[in-house]
Amino acid sequence: MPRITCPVLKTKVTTAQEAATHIGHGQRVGMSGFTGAGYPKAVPGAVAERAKAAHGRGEDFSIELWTGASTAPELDGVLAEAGVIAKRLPFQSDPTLRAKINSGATEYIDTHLSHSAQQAWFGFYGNLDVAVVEVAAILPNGMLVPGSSVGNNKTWLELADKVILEVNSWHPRAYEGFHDVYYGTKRPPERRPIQLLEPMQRIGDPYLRVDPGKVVAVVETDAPDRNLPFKSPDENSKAMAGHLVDFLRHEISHGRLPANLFPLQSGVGNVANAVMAELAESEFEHLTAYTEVIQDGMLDLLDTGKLTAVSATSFSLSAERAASFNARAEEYKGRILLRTQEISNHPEAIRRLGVIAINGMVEADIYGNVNSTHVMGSSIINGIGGSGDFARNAYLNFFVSPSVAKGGAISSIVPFASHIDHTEHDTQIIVTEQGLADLRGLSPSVRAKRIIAACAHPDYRDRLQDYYDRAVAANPEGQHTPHLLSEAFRWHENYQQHGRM
Ligand code: 0RQ
Repeated sequence: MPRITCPVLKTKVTTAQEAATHIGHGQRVGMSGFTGAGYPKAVPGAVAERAKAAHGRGEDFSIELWTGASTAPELDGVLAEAGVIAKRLPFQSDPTLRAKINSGATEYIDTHLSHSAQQAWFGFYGNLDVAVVEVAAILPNGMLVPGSSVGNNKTWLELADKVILEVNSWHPRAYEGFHDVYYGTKRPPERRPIQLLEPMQRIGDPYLRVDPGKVVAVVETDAPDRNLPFKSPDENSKAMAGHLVDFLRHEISHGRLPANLFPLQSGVGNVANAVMAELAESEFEHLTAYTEVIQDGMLDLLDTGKLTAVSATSFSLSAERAASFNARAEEYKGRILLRTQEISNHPEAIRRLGVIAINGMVEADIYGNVNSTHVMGSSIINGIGGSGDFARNAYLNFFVSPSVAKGGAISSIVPFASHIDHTEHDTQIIVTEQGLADLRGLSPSVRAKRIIAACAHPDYRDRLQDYYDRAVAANPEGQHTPHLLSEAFRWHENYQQHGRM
């Protein structure tokens, strides 16, 4: 079945190299892509080649790059390697790009994922010159069938002066009907309530719209998404998932959750994936999900029938799982809905639906401040992604991590978090393989005792308690959140100087 059936847009079909000539030095470019899904596969490489040629001639060539979230080697990787990305937002996870950011060569603006589209609309980032968006098909009327992610595509297509489309036939043609693109967003003061009352409610269109007059090139591709493998759940992740599932049972028995829970959100990474695998083994049934990413574990839950349906903005699957999904896409229709990221992560929807948010973390401090993004306070790993959108607005939020990293040299529970993404005011429940600390309704001092006792690794527990006790003794006028300021980051310094906290 031909993928491009619009007579007008068919005339724009060209090569990636020709399309890339529409992207010039100093421009702002919005590309599709979210957690390694639905990103353009051909044009970014051609832009990198153009830039390398320009650099070879001694000319400047760099762009500001906006996406939905993280992409892949064919996008962030090639452009970072060619030294093209002067500025990047929002979430990223590419090793080459990460190194450029941490070396200071690339500016990185780590916005909440629900904020990126609206802040572009507000004009906070400047004019968007070009959009490069991957889709699964172009219909006769010029409407676009999105692929494995929606992300910020609606906004980039609307805001950009010029549009380049990549039509990727690797995506199942059956994607038509999997998406819900909300066209009701406005700038204040014209904003209206978002009438999303159930996770699977449709409030938009199945298609993306584009002004054909802005489309300067259409490029055909047939290439898979990034599709990275997940680590199979180890003893630690099984233990964390076990604590979390027991806690959900406890909440049901106390009447604070219904038997089928509230809609689940599960973050990126191995641990979040393992928690979904554990839920698949549990007695819970008729679950729903209002999340941003569908990883393997979430599809497994759908396959067992325990999960009725899932609303998200993107897939992020292993290669095997992507292949099996593509082969059987029709069977999932009606049970998966992909939305724009401003709706999948919208505070209003998350709060109304009572989402249960489960996200990974790098470290938490004894009072519950959570670092999701930085190693030793300075080096970015990925970014805050949607964790802040969900954690602050969820009915329940969990932050999960093994109690130690790097073979035990690093404690994930520290006196003071070296970077704070989620403040103690937001954090509700911390889970490590050691146990679970329920911090709801507790003062900082009670939280500290609970986190140290329940979550810290035995190798670090006594030293954390000792830090806390000495902080209490040293601050007779500061008993609310006592700290030893000259010592608060000593554990991190120890790691940097001696290789162990
Ligand atoms: O590094 O592989 O080099 O050893 O961090 O750690 O334990 O495999 O955990 O894959 O679940 O990722 C927070 C990064 C966790 C992720 C984070 C090192 C550790 C390892 C990964 P190595 P694990 P996960 C919605 C939600 C922010 C975005 C988010 C994340 C690597 O969950 O990016 O939540 N979250 N989005 O060794 C130094 C510590 C460490 C440490 C772990 N304390 N110090 N290194 N590591 N703890 C979805 C989206 O937003 C798209």
